[in-house]
Amino acid sequence: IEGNKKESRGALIVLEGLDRSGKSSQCSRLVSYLEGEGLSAELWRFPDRTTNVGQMISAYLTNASQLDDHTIHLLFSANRWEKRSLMETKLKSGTTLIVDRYSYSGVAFSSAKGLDIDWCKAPENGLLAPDLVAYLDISPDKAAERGGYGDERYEKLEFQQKVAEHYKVLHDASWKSIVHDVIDINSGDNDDDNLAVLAEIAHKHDKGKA
Ligand code: DGP
Ligand code: NA
Ligand code: NA
Repeated sequence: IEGNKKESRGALIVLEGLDRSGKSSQCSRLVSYLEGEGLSAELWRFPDRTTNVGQMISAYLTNASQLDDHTIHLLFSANRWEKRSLMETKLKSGTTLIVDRYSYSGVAFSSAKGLDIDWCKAPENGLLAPDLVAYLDISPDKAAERGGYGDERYEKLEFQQKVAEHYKVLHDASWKSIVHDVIDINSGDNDDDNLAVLAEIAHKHDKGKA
């Protein structure tokens, strides 16, 4: 409404991709860059393993516990829900959130196991919608070569190939905005270009909201 004092909301920017796609390092570099530009920015990641729910997820991922596929799906979702109000508060206060994985991981990883995609999406309804989803596009083979996988449950080439296919479905259906193919982290020397692309997008969102 004109005349009201305008508040600047932070942008919700999600990075998605396969395990070993380079998301985490791109996320931290993006946050540093935005902070350097004088913006308030925070790095978040899901799953957040520090909560009670997160500890159950972590135990599952490290194979310390076994859970039904539906059960773990709902725990991942619950882990996002328990952070929803804090995310909202941060965004409203003008902080941009760079989030390493979000609902798209939830749907891609669980539907890759064979769960019904609409069932997978349902518990994500009502979570905050990202302003931008950037998919770090890397082939499963290249991802596996990048220093190799760890011991966690999903870090196997065959499964990651399935996840990549299921991410592609989301790309068509529900991704608000995607940096696809632009971010080619297959060649390490492209990292600076990737960062520049992401930062430019973050900036645009910030300006649009100011
Ligand atoms: P990370 O901490 O980013 O390495 O993620 C841990 C693993 O869990 C990784 O293989 C991706 C997977 N993952 C992340 N979010 C979800 C989710 O919501 N549902 C499922 N099934 N898997 C997820
Ligand atoms: Na991982
Ligand atoms: Na990661």
